[in-house]
Amino acid sequence: MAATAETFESTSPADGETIGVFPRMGVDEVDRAVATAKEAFASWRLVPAPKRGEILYRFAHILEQEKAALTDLMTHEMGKVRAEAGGDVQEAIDITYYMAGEGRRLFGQTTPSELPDKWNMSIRTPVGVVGAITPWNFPIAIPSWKLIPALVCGNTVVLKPATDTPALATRFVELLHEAGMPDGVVNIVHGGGSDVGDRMVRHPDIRVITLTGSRETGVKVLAAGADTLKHVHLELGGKNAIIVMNDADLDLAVDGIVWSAFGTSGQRCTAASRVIAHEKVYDTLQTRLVERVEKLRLGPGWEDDTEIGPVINRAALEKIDSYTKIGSDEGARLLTGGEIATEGDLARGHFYRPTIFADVEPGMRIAQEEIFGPTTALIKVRDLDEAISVSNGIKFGLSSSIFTRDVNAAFRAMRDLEAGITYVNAGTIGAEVHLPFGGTKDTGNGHREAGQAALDVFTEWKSIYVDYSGKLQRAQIDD
Ligand code: UN1
Repeated sequence: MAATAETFESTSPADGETIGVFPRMGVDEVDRAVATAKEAFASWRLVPAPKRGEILYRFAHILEQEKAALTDLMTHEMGKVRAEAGGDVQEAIDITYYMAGEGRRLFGQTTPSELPDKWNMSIRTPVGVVGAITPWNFPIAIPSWKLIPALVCGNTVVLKPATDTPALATRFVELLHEAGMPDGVVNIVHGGGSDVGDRMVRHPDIRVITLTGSRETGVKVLAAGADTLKHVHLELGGKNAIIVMNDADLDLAVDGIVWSAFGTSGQRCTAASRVIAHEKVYDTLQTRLVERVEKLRLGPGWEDDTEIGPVINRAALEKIDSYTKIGSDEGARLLTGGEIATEGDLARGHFYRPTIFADVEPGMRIAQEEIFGPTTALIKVRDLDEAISVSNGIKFGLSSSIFTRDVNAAFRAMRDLEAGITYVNAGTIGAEVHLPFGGTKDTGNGHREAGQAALDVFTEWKSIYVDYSGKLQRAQIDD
């Protein structure tokens, strides 16, 4: 329990219901958790990787059995709609199966030596204690992207989940223990970034910090981690665009835009918060989007006919609403939405109407800054070159997309869009777990999670030379 004996409540963004009460921890609890993780590392790193993988296979299986319950809890605690909450849990199942298999791979390299009777190879070794700081928007998937590869590689973990979704994170850790994770290997601490998070980032015994959060937090974490030369893996913001060319399948493009801009109420790093449309399809696209979006049903995520859930909390709602004012003040034209939804039971939660701005100039704040809500900005362009340059004209570089039937345009976009992810004829969301996930420019600092790339975050390379000649052989000198 927290030495401070303070607590905080987790409440549902849909109706204010209390989900649970959690200890608000402090520096002492972080220090204890790190000490426990450090002690557990001594034995966990020596558990054969295939055996670590077996525990993870069991965890994946448990997640499958618990999928319905976790999905339901997520609709209440985080607010996303049932289908998407199920997808969040499924993403955790997928990465766990994928990474459990790494227990029998974790490939290194063997290479010839330049000297006779000498053996050269490289192996991956665990780094030590990993500090994972996770957001609320993918409350099961993102902890799993971080913890599961860290664990299969032989690291131990201290997890600080977002204070908006502590119940889901607590359940996640309980289930890892149910799967047979030894005591001390996975530890959870609850609390805010300025005390608990800050202590983790500065703690000398945490070797890796992996953070998914805002650009602002990322910069602070990187600076604070510098003194102890931490490995800092950052997954930060996005201002992702969908390009719609004049030859696009417009039905498909509309589906892709609605899904990518308003799914999860726009609260994905990968959300499409800009739509860059060729002038020949711009007007039609406007009309068709407004028609579709005005039919979307807002409500609690657990009700089957809900299409748009709430946003996470009051502060988020106010931030999103402030961007509507910013957009209007900048001279963009509000096509639909732009207000807090308060009719009936919606007044009990944090609901924002799906919002579309037209006549947006690429340099406007609503086209540059991450809003993290159900707001998207339509920008008109003349050709592919302009579309690509507008898409690239932001500080972030996470996801990108183009709808076109022209294979040449598609390949140029694949080459020239400055982003970690590019979709062709699909929206900006929906990354799968076996490819690298992450972005260029201010979206991160060069790392990727998921896929094989995640292993580079959670391991150190060791190069090993075995000389079996029985004599001194000097590299670069002797033949
Ligand atoms: C995020 O928003 O931080 O590609 C993650 C997607 C999801 C993951 C999003 N699979 O949209």
